[in-house]
Formats: sequence, C-alpha cells, structure tokens
Amino acid sequence: MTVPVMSSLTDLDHCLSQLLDHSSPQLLSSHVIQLLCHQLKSALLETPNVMTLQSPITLVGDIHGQYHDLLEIFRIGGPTPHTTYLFLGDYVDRGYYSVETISLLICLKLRYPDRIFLIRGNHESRTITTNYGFYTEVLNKYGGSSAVWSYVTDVFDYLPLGAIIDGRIFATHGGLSPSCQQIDQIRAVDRFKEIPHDGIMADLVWSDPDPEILDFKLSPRGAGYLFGSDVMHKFCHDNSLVQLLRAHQLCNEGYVSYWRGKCVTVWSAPNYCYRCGNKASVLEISHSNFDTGSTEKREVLPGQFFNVFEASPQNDEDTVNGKSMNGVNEFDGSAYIRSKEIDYFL
Ligand SMILES: [Mn+2]
Repeated sequence: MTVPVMSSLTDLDHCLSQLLDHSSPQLLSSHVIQLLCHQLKSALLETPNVMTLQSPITLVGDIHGQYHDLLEIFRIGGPTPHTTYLFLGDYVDRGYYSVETISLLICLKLRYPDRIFLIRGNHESRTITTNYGFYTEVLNKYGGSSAVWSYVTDVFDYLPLGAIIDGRIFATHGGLSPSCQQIDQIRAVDRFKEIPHDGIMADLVWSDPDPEILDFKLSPRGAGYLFGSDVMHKFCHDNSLVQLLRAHQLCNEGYVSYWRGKCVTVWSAPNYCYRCGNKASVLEISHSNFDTGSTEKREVLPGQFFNVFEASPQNDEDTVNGKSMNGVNEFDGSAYIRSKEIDYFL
C-alpha cells in the first residue's frame, strides 16, 4: 500500500498546535498518526544504531506517558528547537497519556530532526506495551481500534539503540551486555525488529548497574544483566569513553551517580505512576572537554548539570482524580497499576 507523505511543515505545525495549544491535548486522528509514523520510519531507516551527537545537549530519562511532566521538561530545560534533546526511551506505558506523549515526540522529531533524538527503551516493544498500558489506552482513546498502537509500535522497531556524545560519552536506555565489548558490535546489530529476549539488543535496553559487584550477573528483572565496576571500567577503557549515561531505574532524587560519575542514571518521570513522590531530572551537558584525571573525585562530571524538577500541577490532579482527564475513564489506571503489583522495577 502506498501511503502519502505528510511532508509540509505547516501540517506538522498544525499537529503540534493540536497537542500543545489547548488546555488538554487534542488527539491526532488515526490516519494522521499513520502518515507521521510512515514518514518517521523512512527517516529512521537512515539513522545508525549508535548516533553520533555533540554537546550542548540535554538528556531525558523515562517519561512513561506522563505528558504534563514532559511539557514541564520543555519549560525547565528550554523549548525546542532552542535546546537539543536526547530522549533515552520508555515514552509509553504506566502513565495516562502514552498516546499524547508519543504523538508529541514523533511530531517534534519530524519537525526538528536535528534537535530531537529518540532512542529505544524496553517499553518500546509490542509485548511490553500490551501488558503495561499503551495498548489499552489506544483502545480506549480510539474507539476500540488498535490501529494507532500498531503504527506506533512499528516505528519502535526503527529507533536507534544508543548515541555517542562528543566521542566520549555512551548513552543507552539500560546498560552493558556481556555479549558486547566494542561499540562496533552494537553498530552491527540488525535492530529493525521486536526486542529479542536476549543478546546485545535486549541487554542494552534491560541492564542495570550494580555498585556491589565487579562482573556481570543475571538481572532479577528476568531480562538483561546487572553490570559491575570492572566491566564498566573495561568497557569505557576499550572504547575510549569516559562515561555511560542511561535511564531505566526510578531515582528518588531524579538521578543517581555510580563509580564517581562513570555511570549515571537520569530519571525524568516525577511522582512516577502518580504515587511514588519522587523527583525527576534532565541532564544538561554543556561540554565534555575535561581531562579524565580531573574527574576522579566527582559524582557529577564537569560540564554536566542535573536540572531537578518536581511533578507538574496536572500530575497532582491525576493523583487526586485517580484517572485521566481525557475521556478514558473506562481505563482505571490506578486499579490497573495495583493489579500489576506496582512492579516499578520494569
Ligand atoms: Mn526501562
């Protein structure tokens, strides 16, 4: 089937205004989302698995459908295209606004391709989104049709797996893999598919640092690995890197620094699931032209600033109401989350 391309910036600006210029965001039609997804897939086909990016750049961790908190990020971190953003994945599931969140990110990526960069998280997956909210939200918001879910999860297969910033910093959603010693091995992966259960691609989106260990250890999440100090240092050394930046784990203060800043978690969903009461942050990198010797006693590296923020007022409203404001009352998110035993871990 030939899908016409919606290429005009006017069309994109109209979509952005639907999402941004109303007191609550207006859903894009299923047909428009189909066109946007088709266009984004063509663009991402040309994008390498590991993007090459430069500072200044602002890194954003998990969003998980918390649309109003995403808008808060643009307020505190600067609007696009003024600020360049690298999003580290987990755009959907958990929160009440996965549809609006991913719609906005797709439109921004198409409108400002050199200012917005998106990589894949473990939730950018058909299996996970079927179980953790996005699929159900699409059914509720699009009159029982799963078409939008299908278009968007097709795009997920095209998202890159990581980025290298200033040639010195590696960014990915989860972390390291025992199957990957060289960044070139990530570059060689065929990423255009559902996230497999194991192997490099799975580990990149599922793994977590563990300050208590030295080597790799199976992850209690049931996918990916815990990685320790020795493997972290060896990976950086062997790839001429100074740091790994990642998301994927709830941080009460918005971020956590491991091994004197060698590995850092950025978490960008404040009051996660409308009940955790945590802060969130974005990481602003202004430069990375420090010498490695000068970083040894620091938790945060020179040129890096964690802009910490609290939940938006609308997040609080969602907490009070226990349900969304966008006509999805059939989908009682709070009950849904409870029924999953608040497996925040995922
Ligand atoms: Mn994750």
